[in-house]
Amino acid sequence: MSTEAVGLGRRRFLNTAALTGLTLGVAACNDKPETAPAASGTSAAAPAAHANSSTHLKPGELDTYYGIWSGGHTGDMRILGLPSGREIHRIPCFVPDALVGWGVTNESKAIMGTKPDGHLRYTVADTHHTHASYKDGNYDGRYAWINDKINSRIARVRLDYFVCDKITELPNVQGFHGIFPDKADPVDPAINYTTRVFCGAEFAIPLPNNGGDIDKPEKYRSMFTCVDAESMEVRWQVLIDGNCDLTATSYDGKLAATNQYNIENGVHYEDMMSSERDACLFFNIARIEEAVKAGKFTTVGTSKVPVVDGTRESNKDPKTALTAYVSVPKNPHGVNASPDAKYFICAGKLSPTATVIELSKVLDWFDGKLAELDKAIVAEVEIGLGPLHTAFDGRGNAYTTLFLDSQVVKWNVDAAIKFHAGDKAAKYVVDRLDVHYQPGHINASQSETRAADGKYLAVGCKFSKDRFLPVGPLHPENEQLIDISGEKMVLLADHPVRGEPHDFIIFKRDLLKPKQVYDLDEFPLATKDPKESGVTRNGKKVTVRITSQAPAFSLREFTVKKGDEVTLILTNLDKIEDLTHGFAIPKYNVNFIVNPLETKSVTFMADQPGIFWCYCTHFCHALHLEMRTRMIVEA
Ligand code: RUQ
Ligand code: CUA
Ligand code: CA
Repeated sequence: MSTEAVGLGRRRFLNTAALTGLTLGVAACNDKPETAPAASGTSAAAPAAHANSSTHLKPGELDTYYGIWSGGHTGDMRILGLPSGREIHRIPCFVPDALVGWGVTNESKAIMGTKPDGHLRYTVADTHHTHASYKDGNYDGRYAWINDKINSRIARVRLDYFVCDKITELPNVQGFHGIFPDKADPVDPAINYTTRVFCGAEFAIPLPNNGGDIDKPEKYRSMFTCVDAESMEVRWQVLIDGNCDLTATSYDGKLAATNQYNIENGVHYEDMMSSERDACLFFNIARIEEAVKAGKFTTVGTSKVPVVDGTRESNKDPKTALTAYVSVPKNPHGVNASPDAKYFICAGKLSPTATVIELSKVLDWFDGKLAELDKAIVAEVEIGLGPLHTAFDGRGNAYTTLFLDSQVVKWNVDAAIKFHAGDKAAKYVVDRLDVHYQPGHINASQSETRAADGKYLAVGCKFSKDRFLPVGPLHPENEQLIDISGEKMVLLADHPVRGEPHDFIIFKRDLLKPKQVYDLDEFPLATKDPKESGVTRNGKKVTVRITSQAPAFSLREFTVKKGDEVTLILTNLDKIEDLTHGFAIPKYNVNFIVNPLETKSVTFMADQPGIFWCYCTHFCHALHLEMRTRMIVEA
């Protein structure tokens, strides 16, 4: 069979399943496809003589990159080592976690949010995107943020301890999807690090959403939100036309953008696909913050957050506009900033194109120096079917996932710009590689920084089909690792992952300096000396202070009475790295761990009399099984 026939057969196979219908919406493209020889075939998947061709580490060898992966429905963040692809850690954020006791301890419940009765407000989440804080255009190892699309929450993870320390629920939005920290302040050049995080809301709702305007979808609106990176409070929101999806920020801090697939403001998907072009919506951050300062805002419902007007009608004059709607082809997905700081690239999704927007030209438009905003588009070129997300190698090449073609396409941005400008000899497609199957997110090592190093590319394939041992109807997803150090992409490895990670970032390991033992002073409730252990009573409220030092808890037993509200505070006084203890109370639904020098607390009603062996759940010592204390609940 010829290569062409194989390719055709493969495309037919792919298009029979999940893709039926979607292809109907695929639009034509402005530019004719180029015919570079590389474009017609695909790279061989067999490993070649490449610099990075082995992902296998010898026992005891460490990875050279960290990967931060979003967990998807599991509502957590996952830490991987690359190139091995080994999962090293999971950080619970939005959803309870049985190992850590996230959602069980008082401290985690306070971060997650509770109802007045003390129960968790939410126990489901859907994380998609994770990004880390910047300094000088590279990650600075302070924080990472992650979104929860279901309940429109943003969580922050401290990258010194790899723990979630704050969660904020965004007001008056639904379907919070894209998230991106800024990389600098738009006005103050001394602030060359992240101070804001931008959040795009995908679904339009009545504002306020309190039962009114239900039957008037034309009144449903979406907003773009700015959260303070330190306080995690919502700074401001922008009312927009259409919706938000993914988010990108410029290196100079002046611009943020979101791609819009629903400029139609459709309620049904046919309506959302009715226009041939949608938009990449730019926000002028300095002007928005001036408007807020000048009091030019409203508020919505019970929220006190300032809302400025970013609608098309109110932002026609470039000299005063807060927003700029650059038109891009049909239902774009993804917007990504190139590491040379010059461009944002939108992938077409229902159009086989990538659109390259030059940021200096968008700024020119805001300055009144560019007559037509769409002249900021410097390329709109055909790259393949179902383009979704784009990564970069720092050598001028972009790598875009093609969901429908089930490929990654490597293309050269400068060549695409030349081709768009009329040089039809410019061969912008450099290589294509089949992936398995239907890729969504993609990211390269250091891709979204000025230090993009063009070594590894990870691809989040939404379907794994036949790539792993069958485990029943639910298939894992397939995270594939690709070597991009050479001209041709080389597929290195398949990794099954639990559904579904969506997005991730990959960066050099020396950018993080995690601490492996806590500091007692981080915890106001810490019991610093085992002698301070004991039971204190205040009416029906009882406090039990315990410390752990392998292989014993400081109290061999403690007594409370039926009907007491018990708060148990456990401090792990072991300060040796990797010496974690657990604490489980049978029949009381309590289990959590305390890491070295960590303190945690739980509060529960002592409603069942009897004796309850509280035991250590984390293997800590030869006498781990003996590490227990007796809770006596008197009838
Ligand atoms: S989206 S597959 Cu939730 Cu990140 Cu593009
Ligand atoms: Cu302490 Cu096991
Ligand atoms: Ca649309």
